Formats: sequence, C-alpha cells, structure tokens
Amino acid sequence: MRLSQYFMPILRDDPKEAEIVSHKLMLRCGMIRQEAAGCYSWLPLGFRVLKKIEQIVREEQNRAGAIEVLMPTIQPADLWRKSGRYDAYGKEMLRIKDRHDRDMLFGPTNEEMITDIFRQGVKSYKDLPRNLYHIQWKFRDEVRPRFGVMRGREFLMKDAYSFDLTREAGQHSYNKMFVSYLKTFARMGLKAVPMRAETGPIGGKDSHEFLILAETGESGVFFDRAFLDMDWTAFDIDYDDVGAVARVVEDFTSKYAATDEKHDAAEFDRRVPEAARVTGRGIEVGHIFFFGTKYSEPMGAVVQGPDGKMVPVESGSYGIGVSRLVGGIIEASHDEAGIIWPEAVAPFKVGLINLKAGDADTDAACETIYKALEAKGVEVLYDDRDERPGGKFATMDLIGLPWQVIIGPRGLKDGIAEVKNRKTGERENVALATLLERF
Ligand code: 5CA
Repeated sequence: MRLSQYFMPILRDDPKEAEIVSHKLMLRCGMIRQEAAGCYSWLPLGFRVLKKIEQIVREEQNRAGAIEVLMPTIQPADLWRKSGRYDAYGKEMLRIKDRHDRDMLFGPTNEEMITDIFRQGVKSYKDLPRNLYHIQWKFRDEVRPRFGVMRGREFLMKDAYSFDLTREAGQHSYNKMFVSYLKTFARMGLKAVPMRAETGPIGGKDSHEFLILAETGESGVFFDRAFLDMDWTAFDIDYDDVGAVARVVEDFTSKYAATDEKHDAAEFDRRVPEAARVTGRGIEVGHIFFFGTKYSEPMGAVVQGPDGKMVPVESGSYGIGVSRLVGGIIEASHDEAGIIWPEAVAPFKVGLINLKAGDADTDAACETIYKALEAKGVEVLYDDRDERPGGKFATMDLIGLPWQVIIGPRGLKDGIAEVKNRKTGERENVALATLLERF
C-alpha cells in the first residue's frame, strides 16, 4: 500500500478525550473514530489489525474442534423470555421494537439463540459433542463506556458454545477451550493468565477469566510470578487426548491467580512465597464458563442418551474480546514514540521509507523494493509522500510496524538500505542485493 493513496488520518496531538495510552494511540494513528459513546468506526489501519486478531482466534478455535457459524446481531425477545434472562439482564440490554411492535434486542451474547439452534438440529447423543462459535458484534449499554475499544458499547466478540451428554464430557470441552485460549493469546505475543472468576449474568459453576497485565486494567490481579516463567507455547497437544488437555489445565490452575473479586489475601500469603507475589492490574481478554444445564433445561435442549432416555445437554460458553484485544495489545506493547506491534497482528510487516521522494534514483529503488516485497507476499506500507524525513520517521514509529526499511540517496550510492527493528530500535545496513531475503 502506498501511503500517498491510503487513508490514515494521523493526529498531531494527543486527543483530549483519551485517558489511557491505547485509546490515545489508536486515535492518533487514525485506527478508529468514535461515532457515539462506546461505538467506533474502524478505519483502514485499525481494521487490518482487527482482522488479523480475528483470524488468529478463528484458526485456534477451528484447531480445537469448534465449528464456525454466524448468528444475527438482532434477536427476538421471546427467546430470552424462555430462559428468564429478558427481565434479568436489565438496562445493559438494548431493547428495540420493530414495525409490527414486536420486542427485539441487539444481542449482548448468544446462549439462548445457539441453544435453540442446537435444539432443532440435534436429537441424539450420537451427534455429541459439538462446539459452535461465531465472531459477531455485540451491544451492551454499559453505564460507563470508556478507554476506547476496551470498554465499548458495540464490540466484537468471539463466542463459542459447547454441548455434551455428560458433565465429564462437558469438562473436556471446557478444558479444550481453556488450552486453546492460552495458545490464541500466546500467538498475539500475550501472556494471558487464567484466573478463577465470578460468573455474573452468564451464570454457572465453573469459570475462568484470562487477563493480561496492564497498569490501566480494570481489575486488580494477584498471582504467582511462576506463571510468567512458564512456557506458553509448548502445548502442541492433541485435543482429543482427554488426559493431556486436562494436564495443561491442571498445570495452569494449580498456582495462585485471582482477580480482586475472588482474591483471598490469607491464601495468597500462604501459597505464594513473598518474592513471587505479583500484584497489579489486568485487562480481561477472555472469559469461559461451564454452566451445565442452565439454558438447556428451560429451553428444552434435550437429546436421547444411550439408554433411550431424554436428557438436557451440558453446556459452556467461551468468550474472547476481539476488539478489546486491539487496545489490550497496545497497552502491553508500546513506548514513548508509539505502538510496537507484535508481528502476528501488525497491520503491515514493513514500513518502506523514501527519504527523498521526487529524486529519480531514490524513487526507482523504492519502487523496485516495494514491488518485490509485494510480489513476495510481504505486507508493506510505502511512505512515498513528499515530506521531511523527520516526520516520516515519527509516523512510522507511531504506527509501530515491526520493520522499517529506509532508502535514501546516500545509502543507495553504496548499494545499501537501512533496516530498523521497531521493537529493539536496532538499525542495520543491509546490502540491497540481500534485502529481500530478510523478509
Ligand atoms: N457469553 C459469555 C461467553 S461467550 C460472555 O458474554 N462472556 S463475557 O461477558 O465475559 O464477555 C466475553 C469477553 O468479551 C470478555 O472477556 C471481554 O474480553 C469482552 N467484552 C465484554 N464486554 C466488553 C465491552 N463492553 N467492550 C469490549 N469488550 C468486552
């Protein structure tokens, strides 16, 4: 992409309305624009990151055996009357009437709808287990939408729903999602610590939140430092291996980790040596629930068991805050100059900087490199504008692409490009002849 033809409305100054760094940086980089409190347009740069995150989530859900569907954002109220949550959900639910005066709502979550879909499609234990998920916009009329996409009213969530015959089988489905979450967040360069959690309006018996450390997080967190030393990428396990999956869950739940809602100071002191006690703040990027028959019973989602008897299915639901992750990753990865994107979610891999746009040789060299990188499938943002180098460097640092390739007349004379690593700040002269091999 040529920057001269792109849409990336950069703000020179910090926007006043933003309280936290990720919100500031997302506005400054022209990633998002607020349309109403807690509702955002995703501009091209932000949209690319959102899609990258979504794709990682999707790949790891698929790998864990979940099947993708897509349910509508607007739901009929009657579904929610069956589960009893229509009144219980309160003011957070955006209620709408259609032209026939029918009660509708903008979905804050989909337990009811998916249970109804499942009920119609599956009749026998032979069709179990199943896990269905979608990645869809939700609306929650939060009292205090704030921190940009971190606590929005309209936000993108991945929500998965598992269906099993027995509690034990349901536990395995829960464990699979637990492990897939560790992998999903690790691929984005995050260590999201699983913590036992309250179940809130979703309800149920077992629940874990996944939190990343950040000063601006909304929850207080208390955990064993040992978590941070664990290998978060080593569980390339077979999801059908019940024991192996359970062992990873066991490993990641045996150490102390709790949000302020569940924290027990005496237990923390007893179980964690003083030097290993981490207290801080965290951002909840995922939340999983096992609620058994809470929805299947009232909604009649029953299957015929091996003994011929009809039984309600055992279920769980599993959420990831896809749009929240964009802000969360920035909170976890930035410096004074701007964002530092982990490569897996970066909007482009390389920023190509032309130091002397208009100079025939520099333009020609940049064109060649730009086209060659594109041909190789490397995503590159080419700053071909006629601007001063200082401004170009500042913009590239601000938007945080992992690599910068800097081309100017002086280097060209010696046949070299300068390559800068955004994360480490290291600069290196690379011969033009070998530049492509680097990416
Ligand atoms: N039905 C369950 C699981 S699918 C559910 O809705 N869980 S949840 O309420 O915990 O939401 C799942 C995830 O969505 C949260 O972990 C969080 O990362 C994200 N999320 C929740 N509320 C918001 C919000 N207002 N803005 C941005 N992300 C949010």
